[in-house]
Amino acid sequence: MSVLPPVRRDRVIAQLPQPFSKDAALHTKDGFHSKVKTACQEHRTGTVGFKISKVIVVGDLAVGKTCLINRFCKDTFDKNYKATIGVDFEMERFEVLGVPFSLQLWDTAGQERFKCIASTYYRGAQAIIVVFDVTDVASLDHTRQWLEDALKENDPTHILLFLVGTKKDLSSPAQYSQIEEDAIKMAEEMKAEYWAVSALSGENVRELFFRVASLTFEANVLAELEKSGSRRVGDIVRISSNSGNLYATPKKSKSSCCK
Ligand SMILES: Nc1nc2c(ncn2[C@@H]2O[C@H](COP(=O)(O)OP(=O)(O)OP(=O)(O)O)[C@@H](O)[C@H]2O)c(=O)[nH]1
Ligand SMILES: [Mg+2]
Repeated sequence: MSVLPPVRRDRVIAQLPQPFSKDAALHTKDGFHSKVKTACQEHRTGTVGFKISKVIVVGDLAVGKTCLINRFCKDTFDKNYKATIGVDFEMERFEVLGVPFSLQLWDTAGQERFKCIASTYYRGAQAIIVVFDVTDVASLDHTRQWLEDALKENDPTHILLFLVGTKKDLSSPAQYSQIEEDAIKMAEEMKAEYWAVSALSGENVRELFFRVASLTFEANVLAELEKSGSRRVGDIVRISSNSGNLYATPKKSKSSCCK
């Protein structure tokens, strides 16, 4: 028997959401992988399942990471800047193809002095959202370094990457299209999916997180199917996490910062 209340109606995903741009997408298929759809259909008549994925959000200070998460999770926006100290954490529950699925969203600090505390939480991520501010070209350049640092703690072959430009409301269409060209090139280089959003207006925020949830869910189920091989289908949606160490105690910092 489930002890959790039902998933909110506006967190139910029945169709694969489409990417922001087909030029910089993780994949451009119309629907979920057929094996995933079949496994989920069969699950409905089987055991109760629960899946969870860890997502880390990184990027320069004040690019809008916290506002992005707060817009999605709490539908709020704060125009005053309050730096994240170390990390913050939100859990967001979905239902994807009838299966309960949660995203652990780790909102990390962009300020240099908190970076090494935040980086101890990078391990075990299934998706990385690298954030920049569309009105600040330097923050786009810095995304390479953020990604490199986050990948050091993870297996780069099994991780989904999203490059997200925030504060779209602050740029004129002409300014925006200029940075978009560079951002799409950067996304291609990183093998990331590109999105542009505004936490102030809410533009594309829900669409982004639905896409993150759907693609991590799909990858999670496919990995379980591959692992389970001949195991019965009900097993693929048992309580599990790919990373296995979502609640692991953070590693001790190797660097001398944050002292
Ligand atoms: N106009 C506009 N302002 C935004 C948007 N997103 C964030 N901001 C503003 O940008 C500032 C920084 O936002 P935060 O979300 O705190 O930035 P952060 O990336 O979490 O910063 P750190 O925690 O220091 O790493 C705040 O003053 C926000 O109000 C947006 O979409 N549009
Ligand atoms: Mg923050």
